Amino acid sequence: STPFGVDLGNYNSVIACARNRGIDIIVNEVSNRATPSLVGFGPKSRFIGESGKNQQTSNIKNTVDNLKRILGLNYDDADFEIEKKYFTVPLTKDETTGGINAKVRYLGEQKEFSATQLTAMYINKIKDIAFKETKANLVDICLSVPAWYTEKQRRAAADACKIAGLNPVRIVNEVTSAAVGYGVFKAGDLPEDEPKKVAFIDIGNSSYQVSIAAVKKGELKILGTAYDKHFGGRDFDLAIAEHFAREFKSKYKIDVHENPKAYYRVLVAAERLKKVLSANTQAPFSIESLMNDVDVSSSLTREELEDYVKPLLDRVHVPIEKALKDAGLTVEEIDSIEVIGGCTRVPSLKQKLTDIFGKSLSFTLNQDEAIARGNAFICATHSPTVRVRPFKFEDYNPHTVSYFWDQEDEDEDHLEVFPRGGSFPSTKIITLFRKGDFEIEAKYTKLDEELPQGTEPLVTKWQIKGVIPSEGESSIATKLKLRNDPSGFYTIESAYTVEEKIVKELIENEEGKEGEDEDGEPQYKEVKKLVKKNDLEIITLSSALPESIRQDYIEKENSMVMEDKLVADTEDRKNALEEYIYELRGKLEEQYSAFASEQEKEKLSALLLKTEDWLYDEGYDSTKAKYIAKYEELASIGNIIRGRYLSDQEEKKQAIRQKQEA
Ligand code: ATP
Ligand code: K
Ligand code: MG
Repeated sequence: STPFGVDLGNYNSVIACARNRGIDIIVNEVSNRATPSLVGFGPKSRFIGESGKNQQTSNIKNTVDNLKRILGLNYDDADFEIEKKYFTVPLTKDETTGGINAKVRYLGEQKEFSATQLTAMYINKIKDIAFKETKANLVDICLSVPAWYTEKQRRAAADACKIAGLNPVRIVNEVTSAAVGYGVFKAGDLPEDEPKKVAFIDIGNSSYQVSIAAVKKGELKILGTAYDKHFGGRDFDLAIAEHFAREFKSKYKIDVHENPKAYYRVLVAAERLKKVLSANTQAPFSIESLMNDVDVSSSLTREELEDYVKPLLDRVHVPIEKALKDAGLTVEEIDSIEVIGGCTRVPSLKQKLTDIFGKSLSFTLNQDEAIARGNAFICATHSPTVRVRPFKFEDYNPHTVSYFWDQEDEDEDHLEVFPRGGSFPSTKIITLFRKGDFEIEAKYTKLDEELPQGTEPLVTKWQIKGVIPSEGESSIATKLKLRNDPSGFYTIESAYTVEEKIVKELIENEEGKEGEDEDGEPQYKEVKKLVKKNDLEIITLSSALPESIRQDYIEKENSMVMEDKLVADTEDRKNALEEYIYELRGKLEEQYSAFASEQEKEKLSALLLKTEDWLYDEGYDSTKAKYIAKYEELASIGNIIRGRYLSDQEEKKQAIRQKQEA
C-alpha cells in the first residue's frame, strides 16, 4: 500500500502520501490542501469535510466539529466541562464505554454517534479523498495526535482508523512528526556529531504544544514536551465573539447568547476578523440580519484584540519553561525555534515567543503541512516496499506509568516502570514471584502533576494465565516483557516462567576466549541459571473498543457510506437527465433537424417537455432508477436520430477522403 499520513487537526486536516520518490500533499475535491474537520448530518445523507463546512451555518444542530477533542475522552472527565462550550450539537454519555456521543437528526430520525464513530466517518472521508486523487491502494496510515492524548485517546484514534478500513501502523505525536520531517528534509543543514537543540512550537486551533529536540544527521531525540491543552485559535475567536456579544447587547439590545445560530455566525465572523487583523491593524465587523432583523456593524483594532486575549498571552511562556526544564536546557542553549500551526500567524503571539526566547523565530517548515508530511514519511519507514533514508527517532514519555499486582510473596505490590521523561518506544523486563495466575494493571501514578484533572488512572489490565510453581516451591519467577510501544500503547509483549537449573557453561579465560585445557579440549563449569520454563497466556483488557462494538461500527459505517453514495449517484443521474433534456432539445433544432421526420420531432419535443415538467414537479426528489428510466426513454428516440446524423457525418467524411485520394 502507499504510505499515507494524516494530520487530524481540530480546524482542518492535511493529507500526505509518499509517492514518486517524494512526499505529496493531496488536495481534496475542491482542490484545497486542507479539509475542514467536521461531520454534518442531513435528512438523506451526511456532509463530511468541505460539504459539511458549506452547510454548517444552516445546520449547526446537526454538525459535529472539534472531533479530536472528544475522541477517547470520558463524559465524566473534568475536561469535558471545558470542552462542552465549543459544541453546537447536544452531547450525551455513552453508557457502554463512558465516552461521549453526539445527538443528531439523520435520515429523519434522532441518532447518537460516538466520538470514535464520528472520527472514523471523517477519516473514511479523508481516505476517500486521497483515493480519488491518487488512485493508490491505501491501507497503512500514520495518524498524528496531540502529545497530551492519553493511551485511551490513542487507542480511540487507532480504532477510528480501523473502522475506516485502515491499518494504523503508528500513532505519533504531532510535534514529533513535524520534528522528524525537519530532521529528514533539512538533513543537509544538520550537524554530524553534536546535535542541534531545536524548540518546535505548534499553536493550532485548539491546543498549543512545545517539544525540545536534539537533532543531528539521521537521528532525533525529543528531550522535553509540554503543552497547554486549552490554548488555540478557537479561544481567540471566542474572546472576540464575547466582546461583540457584549457590545451588541448594549448597542442593539440583542443577546446573541439566546440564539445559537446568531452566536455561531458571530463566531464565524470573529474568526475571519482575527485573520484580517494578522495583516492589518484594524478591521470592520458586520453581519446582516443577525437576529430579530437587526443588522450589526462594528470594528476592532489589533490592540483591542490583544487586550481581549491577554489572559492567553500571559501564559504563553508556561509550556516553554516546562519543556526546557524537562530537557535540562536553558533558553540560551536553544539553537533554533521552529514554529508551525495556523495560530502562530497572530502577530502578538509571534512577538511573545520572540521575547521569551530572545531570538528570532524560524519558519523553515511549512506551517500547515509539516505534520502531515512527517506522518507520511514515518508511514513510509514502516513500509516493506517503499525505501526511504533511514531516520532514527525517540519520543518523550510525558506520563508516569506504574504496574500494580496483588502482593502475595512480593515485597512490593507495584513498580514505576515508565517514568515521565523516559523515552519511548521502550521495553522493560520485570520479574515477579507468583503462586498462580494473576492480574496486573498499568496505571498513571502522577495524575495531579501530569494529566488533566479527572483523568482515570487505569491504563490497561492484563490477566496472566498458566503460572504453575515447580514441585515443592510455593511460587515461581515470572518474567514480563513490558512495552511502551511506538504508538504510545502499553503492552505486554511476552510472559513466561523461569526456573533455576544447573547448566554447564564454557570457562572463559582472561581474553574472553573459550577456555581450553592443555589438550585443546574445551572446559566447562557448572552454574545455576534461570531458564525459561513455560510461556504464559496474556489476556489484554485494554481501553480499545471491544471487537464486537468495533465490528458493529464497521457495519454501520459501511451502510452509511452506501447511503451517501446512493444519494450522490441519484443526484448525478438527475443532473444527467436534466442536461440531456437541454442537449437533445438544442440539437433537435440544429444538427439533428434534417434527420428526424416532423412526426418524430413532435413526439420527441412532447416527451422532452413532459420529462422536464416531471423533473421540476414530482420528479424533483425521485429515485436513481426513475431518473435512469426517464433518461433511457428519451435516449431510445434520441439515439435513433443521433445514429442517422452520425452515419451521414461518416459518409461525408468518406466522400472527402475519396476525393482527396482520387
Ligand atoms: P489543532 O492543532 O489544535 O488540532 P489545527 O491543526 O486544525 O488545530 P491549524 O490548522 O494549525 O489548527 O490552525 C488553524 C487555526 O489557525 C484556526 O484557529 C485559524 O483561525 C487560525 N489561523 C489561520 N490563519 C490565521 C491568520 N492569518 N491569522 C490568525 N489566525 C489564523
Ligand atoms: K491543520
Ligand atoms: Mg494542528
